[in-house]
Amino acid sequence: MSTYIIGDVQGCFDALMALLIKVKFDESKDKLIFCGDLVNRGGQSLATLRWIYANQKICQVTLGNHDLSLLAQFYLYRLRKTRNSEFQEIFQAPDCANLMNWLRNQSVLIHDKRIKKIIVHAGIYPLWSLKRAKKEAKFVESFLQNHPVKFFKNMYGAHPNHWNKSLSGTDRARFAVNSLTRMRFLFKNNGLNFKAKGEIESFPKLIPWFRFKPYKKKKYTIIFGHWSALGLMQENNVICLDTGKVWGGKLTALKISDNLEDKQQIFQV
Ligand SMILES: [Mn+2]
Repeated sequence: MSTYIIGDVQGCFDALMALLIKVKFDESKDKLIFCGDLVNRGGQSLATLRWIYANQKICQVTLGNHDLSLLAQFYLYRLRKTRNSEFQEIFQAPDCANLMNWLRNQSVLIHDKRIKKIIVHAGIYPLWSLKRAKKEAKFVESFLQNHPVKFFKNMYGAHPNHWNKSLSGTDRARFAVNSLTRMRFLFKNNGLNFKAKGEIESFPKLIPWFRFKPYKKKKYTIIFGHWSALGLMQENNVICLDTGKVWGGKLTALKISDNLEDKQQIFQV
């Protein structure tokens, strides 16, 4: 048995199917974990959601910012007027409510103890312990599952951009969503930066979250997507799998066999 961790699909359904053929995916034994951003821009978002939904017994999903944006538009009707034709196709599908209900119940952080990996869309705020990150992820997940309208009404915004354990309610959820699904760089003062995206070298005054000093000491490995400018990157204890298929790049799978002594393998289409 093997676990395949898949980078940002973003509606590139044909590529996902081609990747599964390439890795010789065996649905009777193997498992998939998605790093988030299943939907948007690739043109086949509905097909992607339907396939993962139909195969949910062998798939685990961490939600990305694009998935949350789709859900926000579904739960906050006023946002549905967008011209995003891929999202419109989903909203008009007969199985839409079912798909959205399923998507809303996915994780924002997966800790797979068997393969000893943490999977998250953007990253883990470097001043959080793993225990804290899991606690904040649980807080977000239960808020999203139980009060989706309130959750999405309050999800957007760049404040607070500093962590403080006395944060509560919507502020606490917003900080956690922003760090788990949107974060790339931090300011030197520990604050999240939301504007910078692209190559690390273009922002000498900012620090990528995984190079932040407290993070470097962590003992666990994090696998993430979201940052296509990094491409396939392994550094210290992080691996980025967003290789920008939707931007003309590749879709990537990281294979981890059940026998953890086997070498991890990368597959791309
Ligand atoms: Mn993303």
